[in-house]
Amino acid sequence: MAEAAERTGPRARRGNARSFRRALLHAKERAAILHLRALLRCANDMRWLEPDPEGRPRLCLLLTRALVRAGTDPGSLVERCAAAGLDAVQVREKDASASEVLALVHELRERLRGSGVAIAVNDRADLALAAGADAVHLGQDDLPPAQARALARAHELAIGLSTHDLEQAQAAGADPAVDYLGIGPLFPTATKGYARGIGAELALAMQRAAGKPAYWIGGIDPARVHELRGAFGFAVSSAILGAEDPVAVVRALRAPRA
Ligand code: TZP
Ligand code: MG
Repeated sequence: MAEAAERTGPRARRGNARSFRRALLHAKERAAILHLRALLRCANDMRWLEPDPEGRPRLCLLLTRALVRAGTDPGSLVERCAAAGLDAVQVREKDASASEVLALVHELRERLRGSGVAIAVNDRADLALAAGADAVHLGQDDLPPAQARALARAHELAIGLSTHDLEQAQAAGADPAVDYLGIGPLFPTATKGYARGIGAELALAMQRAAGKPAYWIGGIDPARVHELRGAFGFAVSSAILGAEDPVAVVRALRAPRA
């Protein structure tokens, strides 16, 4: 009886209130820390994997130097486009040697330092790590994401995976090694020789099924960008690289839409 009074009496109630307040404080602190981390990720090179605070889709430039107009320096193009509104740049140099890719990533790191624009390397986790890039973007036939994660060990390397149908998107969503998805080809594109695209409806279903950040890709230009409703982000190559005024194209791609 005395014991029960001890558990329910005024002293016990005061004790309960104290531990409730402590738990609340703890929860608030944890929420504040999580919020701070998200803010930091937005402020530094990982903002490209956080939703845009204004709700606009994120923009990634896919850099293949062969697609840049003659007379334009690729590094300078990337720097100018970054200032106009990129969130990430992915180095996609299928025919370059390892040392060429390393040199290019190093140059971009210098040019983009402090800009908050992330750098990803296509296909090669080893090169992404060696160059100190922020991410590697893998295809379905590249090193599996779990192997790339094992290679990265403690390094903060984001891992992306290209997906082309709902099944692949679901698998990428369930794979703990995958941080973000590429979804496409959205529209037909000569850049990768696709005569047909999967369309925006399926792309959105894939993004939702995965439940992770997703960059839609393929044949996107200012004339079609309004079709990307609901996209977390999108990636563009030829429409920017081949343009007479790449900065104007970046601005047009990022312009607010109704
Ligand atoms: N994957 C699907 S489409 C594509 C890749 C790498 C190429 C995208 O290039 P573009 O020029 O923006 O269509
Ligand atoms: Mg690939």
